[in-house]
Amino acid sequence: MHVEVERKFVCDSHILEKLKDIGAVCLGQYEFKDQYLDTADFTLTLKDFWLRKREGSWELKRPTSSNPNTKTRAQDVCTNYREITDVLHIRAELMSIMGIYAEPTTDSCDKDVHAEFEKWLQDMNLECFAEYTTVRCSYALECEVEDQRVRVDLDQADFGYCVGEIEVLVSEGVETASTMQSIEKTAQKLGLGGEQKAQGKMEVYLQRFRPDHYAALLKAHVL
Ligand code: V4E
Repeated sequence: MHVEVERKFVCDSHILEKLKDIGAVCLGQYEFKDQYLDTADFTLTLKDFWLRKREGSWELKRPTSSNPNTKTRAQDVCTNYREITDVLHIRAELMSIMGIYAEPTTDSCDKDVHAEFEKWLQDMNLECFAEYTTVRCSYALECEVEDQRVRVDLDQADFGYCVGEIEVLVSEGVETASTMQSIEKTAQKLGLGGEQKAQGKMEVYLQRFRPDHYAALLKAHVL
């Protein structure tokens, strides 16, 4: 299991030049559609749980238990989420957060597990509240801090919003202090200010298209 540590930034017109200057290697451009699900009263997202289907694959992002997103100064611009992709594990996490009794699971083939999971989501009244397509250009760079691999993504969402992300994936339980350092070092090389914080795609999407949901998350200090 992985923890994604990430910093979002506003892209200016010089970003491609800057990435080239710092030796970033382009990994390519690809497009994907995301669908995010929640209950009608926002049970998951109010707890900062983000369930999505991206091009047929499920993922749940949840705050890390050892390092919740209560911010110290150094962490102020970074987020820190555990990523879960196994559907049985996702289901167990969702049951726990929704306060549902866990039934024993039965062995079945991979296709059944996915179909059963999707049927279960329907039974739980989990519905799509956000759907958008992103065109992403990814770049890789090595950072001097403990040779960590840093990725920079430049995202363009189909509702007219662009954002950059500097991210590092670490194994669960690994100290994230050096990871933050790698991210900050990369941010400095790209000429980003220490306090400059950008809105994510989801934040902008909710603000524009789901104002009630957005207001509820702001009130709960999730966004
Ligand atoms: C909104 C949100 C999450 C959903 C995923 O958001 P994001 O990282 O913007 O998506 P994307 O497409 O870049 O996913 P990736 O390809 O990197 O997996 S997960 C956590 N949040 C909340 C959140 C927050 N509170 N603050 C910031 C700056 N970002 C996200």
